[in-house]
Amino acid sequence: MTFKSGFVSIIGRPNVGKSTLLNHVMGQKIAIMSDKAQTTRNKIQGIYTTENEQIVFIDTPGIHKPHNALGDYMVESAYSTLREVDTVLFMVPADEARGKGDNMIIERLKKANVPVILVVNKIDKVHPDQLLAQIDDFRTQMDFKEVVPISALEGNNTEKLLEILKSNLEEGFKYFPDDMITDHPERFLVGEMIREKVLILTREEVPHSIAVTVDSMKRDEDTGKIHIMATIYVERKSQKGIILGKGGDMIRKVGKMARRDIEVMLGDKVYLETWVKIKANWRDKKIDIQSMGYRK
Ligand code: GDP
Ligand code: K
Ligand code: MG
Repeated sequence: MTFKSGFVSIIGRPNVGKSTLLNHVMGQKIAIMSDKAQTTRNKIQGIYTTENEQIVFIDTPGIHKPHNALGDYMVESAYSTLREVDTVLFMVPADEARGKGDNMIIERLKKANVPVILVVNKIDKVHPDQLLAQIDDFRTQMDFKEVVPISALEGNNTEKLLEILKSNLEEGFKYFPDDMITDHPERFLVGEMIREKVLILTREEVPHSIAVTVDSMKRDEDTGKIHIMATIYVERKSQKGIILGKGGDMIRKVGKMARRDIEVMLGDKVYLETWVKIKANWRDKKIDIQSMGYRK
């Protein structure tokens, strides 16, 4: 049997469920998820391999109107996938009407020379009539190769989506080895898991203002644990106070929750040490966002 492969990117506004779909398809957490916009800041590949096929999914940052260097980087990295893939999954939520953000994306998709599948997510939140109306409305805007309603959270119809993608694959290379599930190194995933806990536990401007760097990761000969040192960067002193919490409550909670996820991922015991530092307005300067790891 011939081997088939292809690249598929997942594009859409923030919070529509792109990362949730990636993780569901992969059966494990590769991309962090939260109810905060701009949770995903980099392109993240999920490499799905079976005996006869390989699909490389690319999860992307939500497309929004950027207002700093980090925003420019995120939106550009999402759009850049349009030139790199065989199929685009354009994800929209079933429970929110089409808006300016969607229209802006549709304009870009029309110019890109790539087949687009409309994925209407969060069907668990709406009545079937509302779903049909949503599909009809989007269909007036563009020709989609397919339209697939799903719930990424509950896994409804995601098998069907996968089947459609598989049936569209063409003969091709196995780009990545069988055991490789993502393009990012463990260090990156460790930082993301720490960032995810801060996103889940804090509100307002704090989630957008933080970055996490993993400064060292090595096995401690005495305890046998993996000793990880990480820094959480914030933009202001008040934010540092929030991340630390009363008597260090918050940072302890973040560390405890992150450690559990990291241990599952690494399959090893972990000792996690986190520091909080202030770097004023780091999101505004290209050189600063690069130092936080946001580079092409
Ligand atoms: P992204 O910004 O597009 O990557 O979205 P996320 O994957 O981070 O998800 C954003 C929020 O939507 C999270 O709170 C998810 O739990 C939620 N979500 C994602 N998919 C579904 C779904 O199918 N149904 C419901 N009810 N919620 C979902
Ligand atoms: K999100
Ligand atoms: Mg995401």
